[in-house]
Amino acid sequence: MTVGIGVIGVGLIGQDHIRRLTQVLSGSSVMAVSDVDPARAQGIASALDGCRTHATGQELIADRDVEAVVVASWGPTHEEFVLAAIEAGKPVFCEKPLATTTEACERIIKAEVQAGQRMVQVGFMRRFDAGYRSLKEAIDSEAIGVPLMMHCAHRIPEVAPNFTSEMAINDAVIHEIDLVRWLFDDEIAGVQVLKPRRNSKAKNDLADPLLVLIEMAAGTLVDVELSGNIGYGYDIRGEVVGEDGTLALSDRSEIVVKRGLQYSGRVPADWRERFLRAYDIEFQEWIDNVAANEPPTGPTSWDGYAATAVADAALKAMNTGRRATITLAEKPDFYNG
Ligand code: NAD
Ligand code: ISE
Repeated sequence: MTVGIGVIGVGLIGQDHIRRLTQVLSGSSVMAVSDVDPARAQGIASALDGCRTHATGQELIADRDVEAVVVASWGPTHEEFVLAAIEAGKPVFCEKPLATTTEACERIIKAEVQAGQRMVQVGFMRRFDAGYRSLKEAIDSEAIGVPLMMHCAHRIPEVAPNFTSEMAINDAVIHEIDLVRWLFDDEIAGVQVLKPRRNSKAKNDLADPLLVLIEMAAGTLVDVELSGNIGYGYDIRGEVVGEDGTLALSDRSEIVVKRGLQYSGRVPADWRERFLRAYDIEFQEWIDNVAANEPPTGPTSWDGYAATAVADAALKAMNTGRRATITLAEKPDFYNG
């Protein structure tokens, strides 16, 4: 069976997902696209066989040839499209964040629970990355004993001029927030945000870099360096310190070149290069589940809610300079198992 897909938002990641859906993966066909920039949508649709454009995401969701929806528009627009897809009874893959406020995520959870079946998968693709999966397997098998700490770095060569300090948390660090909940199978209890000496390349009022301290409920402490203007490349690091040893993500360079008394390897240019395979695996699993009429097996609306609740607390912590406590709502049984 070929799943007819509609994509809302055809900017950077929307286009990259369309490329993988149409050229790399199997089992789907992009039937419709929509963007607030109609010329952009038209340009994308005209390059795809049988693909039409819609003026709004809601119209796209109503299209009979659209059996499943990909939401890749700006974060604050996600809620309305996810709710519309749930109402239409169509599976929806929503890029992170699920929504930009805790309240919006709660509304999505309420709608999904009322609909009576899981229909939403959130685009936390690091859970599909081979390196992080090996890290999780090693943690779960207690290869280094109980995990005590984790050091993470999320380094971006250069952010756009409209990137704000809030986005540093709810658009970027939200990946680590989701990652550590999944890696340690634990919720986050508290968060602090420190502002180191400012990078002189940071534009406007951007607080860059940031150091975010995450306390897991079991006491594991995670530090996340978020650098938005590091210059040299897109560098994602992670090292877990356990009672009996450490586990570290390796550098993803395919080869190391040794030449003229020097050695070197490639640093990825951006998230598309670094997580190329993770996005492919994430999407193939999602398509296969939709085709089989099975609920999604990736990150749920609950995961999206929990991550945004922590991000909201981190924003408070950043603005007050104090530790913020996280209290999650009770998890509906619907999301267990
Ligand atoms: P972008 O600005 O390049 O693209 C967003 C597109 O959405 C634009 O074309 C814009 O015109 C369109 N858009 C905005 N509002 C819309 C609306 N109401 N209806 C239809 N289209 C609308 O941004 P991007 O980098 O592609 O990011 C998009 C989303 O994907 C964000 O939520 C971002 O956090 C997420 N993202 C995730 C990853 C990841 O690693 N998982 C990487 C990049 C972006
Ligand atoms: C972007 O939206 C992503 O999701 C990337 O994975 C992340 O590294 C980057 O910081 C975000 O802006």
